[in-house]
Amino acid sequence: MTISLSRYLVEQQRAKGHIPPSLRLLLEVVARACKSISHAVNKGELGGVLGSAGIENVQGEVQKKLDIIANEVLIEANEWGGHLAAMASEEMDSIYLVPNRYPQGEYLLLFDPLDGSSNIDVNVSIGTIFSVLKKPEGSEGVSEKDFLQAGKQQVAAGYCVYGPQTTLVLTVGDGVAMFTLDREQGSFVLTHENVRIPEDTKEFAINMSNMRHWDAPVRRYIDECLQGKEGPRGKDFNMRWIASMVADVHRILTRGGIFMYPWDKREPHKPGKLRLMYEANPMSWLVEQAGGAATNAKQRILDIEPGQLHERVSVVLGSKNEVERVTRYHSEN
Ligand code: AHM
Ligand code: MG
Repeated sequence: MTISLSRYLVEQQRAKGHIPPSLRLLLEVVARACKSISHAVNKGELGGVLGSAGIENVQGEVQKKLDIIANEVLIEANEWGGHLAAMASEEMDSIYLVPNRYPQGEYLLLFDPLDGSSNIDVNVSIGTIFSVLKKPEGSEGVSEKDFLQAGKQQVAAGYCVYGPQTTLVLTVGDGVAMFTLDREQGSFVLTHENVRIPEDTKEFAINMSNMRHWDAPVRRYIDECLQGKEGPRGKDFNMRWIASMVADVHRILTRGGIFMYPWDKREPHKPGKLRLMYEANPMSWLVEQAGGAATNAKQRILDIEPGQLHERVSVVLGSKNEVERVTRYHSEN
């Protein structure tokens, strides 16, 4: 029997009582937006969507046309449904309030509209990452402060990877489910449930070109992996680095592995490259829900109390025993 995303969500609402109707609507709308982004990505050159937009975002990164298109698709799809109070995006300086002409809901939606920007023009997998929080009770209106909640407060999180297939991966706190886009039907179909990450792995993902900038514990861990069978780990490791977090995390959810984007000495005042609220939190919750672990090399990412919306963080996630090892190397240091 084929189970569509809609049916899965209805079951989460009705039988399992995990999500209220308004959150179900929100997730349906996010999925619809992802479908539309997937079509734009697919057209590529033919749709005139490739290349740089020539402007910088709040992070000082040059935006690609598709970064902006994906951001607009997500806002337009979500602003009128009545399920949201506000949105925040990696591509926008400040939060986006739902316009007064629409009803206000109780949820806050955060997203990285198009993750893996450097891969857009070269036809390599990219994706959309999203995180849903509840607006704190009792607060009048909405402010940036309402968004500053630890990742463990998320009520839903996921991503959609635009690769050889378009796959939506979701958690509402009841494990991780994967849905593949059936283009003929125009709907997402459940293709994996109860996704599990093996506790051990022989595969690591890190940008090795930054090696000389790493801290000693990260060097130690990678050094030991590189020594393979002859080294202290007693086994050979394989390396993958796609430079799209969505694609690297998707591989880890599918067959295990460890992903690291650690703090390094290039910009020592920044805790890391990746963003806590749009990238690390949703991915960490997915990984934990699949039996993996996620830390900033010191503490659990989902426990971090954010100080600002665009905060960056060091990320170590994936197969549990490897993440624990890297975190231990840091505490021993
Ligand atoms: P983006 O959101 O601007 O695309 O940046 C995030 C991406 C991640 O998807 C990926 O893991 C990392 O940046 C790659 O960085 P680098 O090019 O330094 O290897
Ligand atoms: Mg990103």
